Amino acid sequence: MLLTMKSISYSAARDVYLEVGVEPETALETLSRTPISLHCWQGDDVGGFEREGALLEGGGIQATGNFPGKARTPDELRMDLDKALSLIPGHHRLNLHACYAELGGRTLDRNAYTLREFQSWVDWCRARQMGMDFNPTFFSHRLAADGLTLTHPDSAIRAFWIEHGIACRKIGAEMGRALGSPTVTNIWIPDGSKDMPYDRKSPRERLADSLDAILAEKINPAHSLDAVESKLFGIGSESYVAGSHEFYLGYAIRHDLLYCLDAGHFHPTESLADKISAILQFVPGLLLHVSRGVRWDSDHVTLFDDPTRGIMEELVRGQFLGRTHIGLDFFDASINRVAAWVIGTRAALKSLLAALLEPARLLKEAESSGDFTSRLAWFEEARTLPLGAVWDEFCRRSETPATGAWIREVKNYEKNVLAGRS
Ligand code: RNT
Ligand code: ZN
Repeated sequence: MLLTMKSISYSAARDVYLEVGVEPETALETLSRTPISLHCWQGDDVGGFEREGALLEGGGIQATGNFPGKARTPDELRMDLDKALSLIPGHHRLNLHACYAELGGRTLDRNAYTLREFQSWVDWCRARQMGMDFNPTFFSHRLAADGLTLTHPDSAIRAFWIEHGIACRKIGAEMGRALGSPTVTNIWIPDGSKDMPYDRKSPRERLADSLDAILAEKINPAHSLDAVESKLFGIGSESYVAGSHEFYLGYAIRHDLLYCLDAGHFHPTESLADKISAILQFVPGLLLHVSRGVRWDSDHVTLFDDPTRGIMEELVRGQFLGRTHIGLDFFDASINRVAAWVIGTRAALKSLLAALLEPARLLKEAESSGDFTSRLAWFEEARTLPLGAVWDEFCRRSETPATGAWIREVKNYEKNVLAGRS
C-alpha cells in the first residue's frame, strides 16, 4: 500500500518536472552513479586505532561532544559504517585516514606503513564493491605535537613526514589497484602559527620542497590521484597557515594535481560554489570536503542548505561531475555518530538531486535573452518543486528507508548496539 502511494506521488511529481522541461529519470540515473566518499573519521571523532585514546595534541582538529557509543575498534567502526550505508541510497566510497591503520599489536611508525596495515579495510571495501580514498595523517602524533610537519624547521622531523607522505601515496595506489578504481590521496597538514609570524616565507618554501619530495614519483592515475587541501586558519594556527589557498592553488596548477576545497576552510562570506568554475579552468579536477562551518571551521554535519546546494548546482551546470570527487568532512560527537553520517550524506545527495532537477533550460533561456526577471522568478519557483517525491523514489529504488523511517532504525541501533559500548 505504502509503495503504491509513493509511486503515485512520484509520477505526479515527474509530471510537474516534465512541464518545466526536466526529466527526473535522467536526474535519478546521474544521481545513482555519483558516489560520495564517506569519511571514516565521523565514527570515532578522528581518533583512529593506532593507540588508545582520541586525538593527541597537534593538529588543531577538535571534535566536541560526548555522545555515547563511539566506535572503539576497527570492527565496531566498520559495523557502524555498514549501518550508515544501509540507510543511505546509492553506491558510495570509503575515505580512510592513515591513523586508522591496524597494527595488530606491532610497533610500527607511520613512515613505515604499508598496505598490510590497511588490508582489512581493503577487504571490507572489496566485499562491498566500494572504492577507497586515502589520507596521510599529519596530526595526532608525537612528531606533530607542535603543530608542524612538512614545514618543520628540523629537517629530521620533516624527513619523517615526507616518508609518511611517500608511504601513503604507495598505499593509496595499491588500494586503487586492488579495488579497480583510483584512490584519491589527499594531503592536508595543520602547519601554521597561533600568532603573527615574522617569517611567512620560509615555511612555505619548506612545504614546497617537502611536497616535491613526496610527489616526485609518478603514480599511474588509474590507481591513485593526488590532491592538496588548503586552509585559512585553525585552532592554534589562527594567524598563519603555510598551506593557504593561494599556496596550494599555485602548487596544484603547476603540478597538475587535484585541488581539495573544504567548505569550512574559507572566510564565512566566501562562496565555495563560485570557486569551482574558476579553479577548474586550470587544474585537472577537484576533491570536495563537503562540510558545514558554523561561524568558523566547526565541521558541523552537512545539511540541505543553500551553500551545499550551490556547490552541487555548479557541478551540474558546469558539467563538472566527471572531474569532481565528492567527499565529506564533518565530525560531530554530540549526536548519534551513525545518524550524523546518514544525515550528512543524504543531505549531500539531496542537494545534488535538487541541482539535477533545476529547470535548466528555462533558466538558460531567460539568461541568454536578458530576461533577468524570469531568471529570478524561476530560481525562486524551483525551490518548491516536488523534490521530496523524487528523493523518496530514489530511496525506494535503492531499497533504502525513505523520509523518517531511517531515524527509527538508527534509534534501534543506538539502543541495541551503541548503548552497550562504554
Ligand atoms: C582539517 C581538514 C582535514 C581533516 C581531515 C581529518 O581542517 O579539513 O581534511 O578534517 O583530514
Ligand atoms: Zn577537510
